[in-house]
Amino acid sequence: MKTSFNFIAVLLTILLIAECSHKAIGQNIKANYDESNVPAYSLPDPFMMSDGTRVKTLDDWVKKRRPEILAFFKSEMYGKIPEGHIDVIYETLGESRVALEGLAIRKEIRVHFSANNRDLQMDILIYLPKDVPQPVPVFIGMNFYGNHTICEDPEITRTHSWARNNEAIGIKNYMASEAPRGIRAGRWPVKEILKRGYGLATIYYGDVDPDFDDGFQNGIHTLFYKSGQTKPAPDEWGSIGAWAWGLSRAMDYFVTDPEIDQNKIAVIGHSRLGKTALWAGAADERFALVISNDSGCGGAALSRRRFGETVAIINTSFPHWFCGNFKKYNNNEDKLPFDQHMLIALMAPRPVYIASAQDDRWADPKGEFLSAKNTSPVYKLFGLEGLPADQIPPVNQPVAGTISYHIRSGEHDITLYDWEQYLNFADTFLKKD
Ligand code: GTR
Repeated sequence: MKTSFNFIAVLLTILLIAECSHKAIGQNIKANYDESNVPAYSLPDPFMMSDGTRVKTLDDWVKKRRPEILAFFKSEMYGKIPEGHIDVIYETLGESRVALEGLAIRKEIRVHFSANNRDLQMDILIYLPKDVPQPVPVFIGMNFYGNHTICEDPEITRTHSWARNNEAIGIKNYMASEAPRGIRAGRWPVKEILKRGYGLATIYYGDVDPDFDDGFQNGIHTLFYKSGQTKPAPDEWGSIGAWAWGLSRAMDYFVTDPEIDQNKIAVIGHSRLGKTALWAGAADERFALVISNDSGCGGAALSRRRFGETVAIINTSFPHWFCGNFKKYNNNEDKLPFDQHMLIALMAPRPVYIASAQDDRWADPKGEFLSAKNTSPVYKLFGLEGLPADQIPPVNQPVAGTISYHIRSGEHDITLYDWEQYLNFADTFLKKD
């Protein structure tokens, strides 16, 4: 027993050193921040089928081109979910009708996944507003350090999954402690969300797959391995695909809860979890509204601009995020059969909000805007305007349409300002019947 523990400890150390050196390599590739050095590029046409025929009708888009684009994103970027059966059991861990000083209903749902003699647990934390007509619309997003970090509520169950070390907030030995309880409350304005009549649900992303390059030996991937398989095939899911899959498993729960309006679920995420929210929204059309906050490369930003973080940089720093096939496009973006505007197009006709931050040049705000703008023709096919702007708007002046966009002043973060825009957006699209 001791020997195997030592072996696991050594293995983990090697993997973490490997992860750090990947990061170092990734960060050594020089990023371009000069607009005049953005190479000439031409974006793939969302309406041009790979057999050379053009989308002419809505039916062509819905029946032929959308499935084709979705299949490309699956096999070349985020990865397919392997076929195969795993057992999923939903357990109510706890419920309170007087949470947050009586303001909210709090539920914690533990989802048990099992297969291959392995199991995994994912906790969904849900707050619902009280004294409003039910069922209620809900925002769902993943968090970076554990459900207990999003709010000071002492009753939130603390995760026992791997957590990224961060001594500043009291996370050591890859274990979430009590210390960071509520530390991320600034990113999750729970009370404001509830007061506006929405519920909020969140999941710790590390419950589904730990965010380090472990060769896919931990996390949900292992439950799907066929006999003898030790890692996903080149076209199978990486970590972002897994996290998005976790969001869909929460959606499976929402459809069973009569207090939640399954037709009014908004999926939201910041940064790598913004990439995750976009992919979840693209792959699972049950999400009624999609929000990407500072998702950048591999999210809303156009890959072909090669501004800030690039495909080669992201694949080197985070080799586990995308599928193996995505590495083919390192320094080879023009060969991608899509660009990220076509990821956003997969949401059509559902409302989608893309947000950037002025000082977050790593995420390429202009590339995020252009992606949103170049999606508009697909929305037009549905008779919708898409993004009503030709130029990137001034900071803190949101552009509101079925595709909405803002660039906030300040850094890479998700702030109350961002949430206020998302709540207004949801009021427009989710509150109407
Ligand atoms: C960075 C990464 C970005 C973004 C960010 C985050 O290191 O390069 O793509 O995902 O992390 O998630 O905070």
